[in-house]
Amino acid sequence: MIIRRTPPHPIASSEITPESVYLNRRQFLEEAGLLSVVALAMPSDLGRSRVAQPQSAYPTTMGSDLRSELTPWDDVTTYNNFYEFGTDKSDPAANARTFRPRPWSVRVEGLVKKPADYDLEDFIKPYKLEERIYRHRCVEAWSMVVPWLGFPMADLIARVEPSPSAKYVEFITLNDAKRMPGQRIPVLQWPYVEGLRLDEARNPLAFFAVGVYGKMLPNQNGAPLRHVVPWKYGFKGCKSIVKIRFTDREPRTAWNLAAPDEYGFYANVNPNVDHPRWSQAKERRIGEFRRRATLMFNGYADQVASLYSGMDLRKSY
Ligand SMILES: Nc1nc2c(c(=O)[nH]1)N[C@H]1C(S)=C(S)[C@@H](COP(=O)(O)O)O[C@H]1N2
Ligand SMILES: [Mo]
Repeated sequence: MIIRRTPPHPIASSEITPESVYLNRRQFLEEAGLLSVVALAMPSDLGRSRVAQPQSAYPTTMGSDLRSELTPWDDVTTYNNFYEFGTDKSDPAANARTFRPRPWSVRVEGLVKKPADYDLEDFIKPYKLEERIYRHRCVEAWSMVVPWLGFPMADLIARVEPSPSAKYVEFITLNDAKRMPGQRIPVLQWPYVEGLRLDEARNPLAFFAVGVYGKMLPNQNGAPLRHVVPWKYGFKGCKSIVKIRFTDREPRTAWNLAAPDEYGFYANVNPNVDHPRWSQAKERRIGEFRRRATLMFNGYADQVASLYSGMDLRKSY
């Protein structure tokens, strides 16, 4: 595993004023059509954890015990996996620069009482954005701590009312090689697909993200909408989602289709089950040299272990 040196921030921290942070947030809320639902709070220093300990400018912060460990913005937005824009970690930031994530629509379909095509702003509008600071663990044994902005997946599920026969939810990325040049190369089957059991998707930890560090999601992080499942490996979080489908069958998933012996449906972070080609016992935080012990369910066992009681996690990996 190659360790990057953290590049210097493009703006000296001395130039970052509360006002500029306030404007960023205001721009985010305006662009996301959210000024109506989120009261403007005190400006905060969301992007500069090393400079000050910020108060959240959002109605709720989850996982704030991790605030002192935040991975810098530059790393979160330049060390990415997004094969639609290339397979190197630096490719998405370079190749997604001209991608336009708006206008955008999201289709909800399948075994659901209220299927709909939503314009992105309508999809987001009912929700209060929360800051959600979680560990982000890639199966490649690197990790970050990311301050996402998002809303619980359970809220969307309640809104669209899955039928009683629905047992799973599937997430599908945009399929358009003109806009996502990496899709010209068959490194994965396109579009990228992911899935969760419905009870996993309803767990309060599972969420949709529309921003990071108080700003709209950068293209390389899955603009304009991706989901995040903090207790699973990063590949379970599908970027640039255009479809959400409720089904009664376990969905196929992009990495399982590509390498079924290496990637299962569940993909729970598990230090005791090695990837066939490397260990999952440790991880390296981007920006650090030492390796940390990987925690069962990425440290969220209290909240999610019960979802898997009675399952053999060596078989259901
Ligand atoms: N559509 C799509 N979603 C994707 C990927 C991808 O290649 N395409 N990569 C996954 C992997 S392997 C990881 S680790 C995370 C990385 O998210 P980040 O770049 O925001 O850290 O996105 C996941 N979602
Ligand atoms: Mo990953």
